[in-house]
Amino acid sequence: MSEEKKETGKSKDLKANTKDASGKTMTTNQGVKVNDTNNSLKAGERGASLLEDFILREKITHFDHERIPERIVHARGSGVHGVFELYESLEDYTKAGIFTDTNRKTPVFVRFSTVAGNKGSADLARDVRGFATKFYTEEGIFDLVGNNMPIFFIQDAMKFPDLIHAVKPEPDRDIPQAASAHDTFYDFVSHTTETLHNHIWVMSDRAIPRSFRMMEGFGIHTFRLVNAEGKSHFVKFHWKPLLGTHSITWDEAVKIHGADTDFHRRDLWEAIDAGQFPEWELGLQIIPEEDEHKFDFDILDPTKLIPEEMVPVQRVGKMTLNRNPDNFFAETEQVAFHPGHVVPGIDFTNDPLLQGRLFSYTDTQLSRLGSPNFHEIPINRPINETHNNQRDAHMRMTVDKGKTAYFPNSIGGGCPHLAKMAQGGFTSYEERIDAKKIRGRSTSFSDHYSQPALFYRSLTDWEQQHVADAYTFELGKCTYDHIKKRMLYVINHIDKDLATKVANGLGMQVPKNIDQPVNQAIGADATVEDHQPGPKKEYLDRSEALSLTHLNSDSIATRKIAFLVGDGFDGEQVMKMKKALTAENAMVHLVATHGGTVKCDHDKDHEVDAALLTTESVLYDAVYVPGGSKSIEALLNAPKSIKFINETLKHCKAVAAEKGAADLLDQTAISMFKDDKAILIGKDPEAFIAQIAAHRNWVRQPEAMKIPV
Ligand code: HDD
Repeated sequence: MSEEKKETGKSKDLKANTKDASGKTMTTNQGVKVNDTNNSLKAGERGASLLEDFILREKITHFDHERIPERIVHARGSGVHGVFELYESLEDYTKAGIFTDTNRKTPVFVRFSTVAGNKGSADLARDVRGFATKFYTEEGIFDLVGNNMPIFFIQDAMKFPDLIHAVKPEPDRDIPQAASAHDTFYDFVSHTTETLHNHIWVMSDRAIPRSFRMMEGFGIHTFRLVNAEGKSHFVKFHWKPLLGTHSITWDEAVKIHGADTDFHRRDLWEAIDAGQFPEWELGLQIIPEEDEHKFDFDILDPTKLIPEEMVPVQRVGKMTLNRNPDNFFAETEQVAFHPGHVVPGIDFTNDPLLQGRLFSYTDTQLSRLGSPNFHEIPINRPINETHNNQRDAHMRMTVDKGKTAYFPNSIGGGCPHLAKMAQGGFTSYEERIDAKKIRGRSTSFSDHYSQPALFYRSLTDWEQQHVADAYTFELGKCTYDHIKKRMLYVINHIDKDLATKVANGLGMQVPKNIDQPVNQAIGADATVEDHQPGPKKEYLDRSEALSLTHLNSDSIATRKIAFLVGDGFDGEQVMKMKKALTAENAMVHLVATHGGTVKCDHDKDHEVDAALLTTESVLYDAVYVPGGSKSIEALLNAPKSIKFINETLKHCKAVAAEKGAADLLDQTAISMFKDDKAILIGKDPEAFIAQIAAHRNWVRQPEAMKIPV
């Protein structure tokens, strides 16, 4: 591999369309210089505005049309540029250049999103997160349009509008926004048991990530890799974040809703702005064609994952996100992903969800972006040359020369000519098909309970508790008893203890039977038993890869640490701790009893990052309290400091303090936690760093829940 990889340059490509107004004169869109943009043209000083004012008309007309329809799903998101680099050639499996040429730096644009909420909704909704990656390869665009969970709610694209209509705000009142905790969603879920696997993931901490930078990503469907000889392997795509996979608690999510609705979007922007570039390794699960039927489930069923214990994930390359967009609308809003954008060497399978998606994404861009020319929008255009006989339509940017727009032609010299096979033309994998046309579902898709049960079994006690709390919260918001009963009935089929816990929380009993059919998704009279022929399968006791406990990293890079101070804080202690944390690329914020500057015990002024009144503990990963008697006195006079520490304890985060902070700590709940490894009084920074890297001390949770904040 050469030292300097080739940069195939999307940034360079975008420059042709990037404008910078620095030092330039204002003009109209027609290029006429403008000398007044504050006053309309009037008939006299106090007179009516004149229709002839083309400067006013142009400005207002453009403004009136500034908005385009938001995405029907995944409306709220953040986009970032980056590069993908391959570790070693995968030519045995695929002929795709990005997976065979280790000499490339392939530009990428990634958009992270929530699913259900409107464009202006809050970041910390309990929801799946979208993780869509556009690879600008030398052979054309490859889009990997995935989520942060490895499975999907439904098995057939035919049900997508039902799923989304059920989760979106109820249509009579347009409530609730960005929340699944309501009747219509649970009416649908309880009737459609194929949803239960993705649904239990949504009830888990995966649905409230600490950061977009600390989430896994999954292509979900089984795709195909096809090599130069035309041999196919099945493949599942994974993104593994090098910062580890981390989540927050629901109590924090609720509070972050108020403290910073842009928490995830800000976090991503600020990290990249500060040069802390998040990285993911691309992982592949590769399955030989002949093993297709070797599993206890159907690998074409998108509600099933392949446990990593059965097919290990091979890490084949790394993606680094390293540049924020120049313009949110031009790039993040107009980017158009499509699971059907593949390049030679990557192909589809018959997964019925994937097949339906192949139609939906172009269709949606036509209404969202308004024209079949959406591929010409700079963020969407490939970095290799494109030529064909497609012409015209709204907002065509390309000026196509010549007389011919048809094939075959002789006038145009037969151009654009067809690619010869050797030149890499796309050829679909020649799958043998011999089948009857049917409208139905394969019985190999019928097991709806084994994998939700595997997921639940694989979680630690504290993760299981979070799942039970989430079900109780969500069902507690439903108003129809028959919907809650049906949910308890199906949860009971996943795990009896879980159903009992949720039923207790709701003040209900787990029903033994229900009088309505459950699986209307496959037929009007279908019952749970129709959909779960035979007992649940236990092909694996637990899968470690499913529990967050096993997905930590050693890094504390970009973790935000609050230093609680008042005037007179011990400057040397602060400097020592700050030096140690920032050496590990953590971000230190002085959170003081007031804004402006705060004095240390040497009477030196230090800039305050946030006044206590303007911030919240939930925006930080850990807290440190230095000594300094005056500072402690000031903090004691600012009662929010006690709430700040108590909340940090409640959310099981690391708390470090110097011995001189004892008077303040005495007022907090700290005495409830003897021998807690993440509460460090008068200890070296190294111990604090290790506990921040561990993310949370969940052992504290049962007691911590009792802290009344
Ligand atoms: Fe989808 C957007 C992911 C099933 C129809 N989807 C969209 C985005 C992501 C996903 C990440 C946002 C892309 C962006 O940032 O612009 N969708 C998925 C995954 C699915 C899935 C992982 C299942 C495995 N989607 C799915 C189905 C359908 C759609 C079954 C329709 C039949 N999805 C859409 C859409 C969207 C979309 C309506 C809205 C905006 C867009 O496409 O560009 O076409």
